[in-house]
Amino acid sequence: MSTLISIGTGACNMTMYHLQDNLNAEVEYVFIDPLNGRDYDESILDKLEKTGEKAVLFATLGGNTGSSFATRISSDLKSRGIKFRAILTLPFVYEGREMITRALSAHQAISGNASSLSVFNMEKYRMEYGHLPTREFFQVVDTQILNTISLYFY
Ligand SMILES: Nc1nc2c(ncn2[C@@H]2O[C@H](COP(=O)(O)OP(=O)(O)OP(=O)(O)O)[C@@H](O)[C@H]2O)c(=O)[nH]1
Ligand SMILES: [Mg+2]
Repeated sequence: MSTLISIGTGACNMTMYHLQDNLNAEVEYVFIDPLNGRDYDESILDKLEKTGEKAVLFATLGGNTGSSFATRISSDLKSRGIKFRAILTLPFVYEGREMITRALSAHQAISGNASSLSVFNMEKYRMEYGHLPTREFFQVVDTQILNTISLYFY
């Protein structure tokens, strides 16, 4: 059994709609997005600490939920000695300075706590694939993100 902790509306939606039914592994899903009524239940840490199973943290950074919970959970994991991999997204430039600043400081904190890190900078994708219609754009980007996450579960 492995655990995927998805944090923020974007990460939770991507996990629910594209990942949950497709991973070829036994995965326990933890969703942290107060919008959907989910909050951080620290008992997940007890379980991870006890079992030593694989833990992956997936957060769409920039918003309030993703940035603050991902930072907090990453330091809780680290302080309990639970190793984890992190997959993070950084915002588009048009989302504004506040979003970017929040995302970058979360990214910095998490990168000090995780044992490995994959970062998807949405602005870089916009520069490369921004000519595509929105729907296709997100299909291309999200497929790359989700493929990266899937790799961790084999
Ligand atoms: N690639 C991708 N990025 C997304 C998606 N949904 C949201 N994002 C990005 O994720 C970042 C954070 O947004 P959310 O996940 O909505 O933020 P949140 O953590 O829920 O924040 P609050 O709602 O403010 O508490 C932004 O840069 C969004 O553009 C998605 O489906 N795919
Ligand atoms: Mg949200």
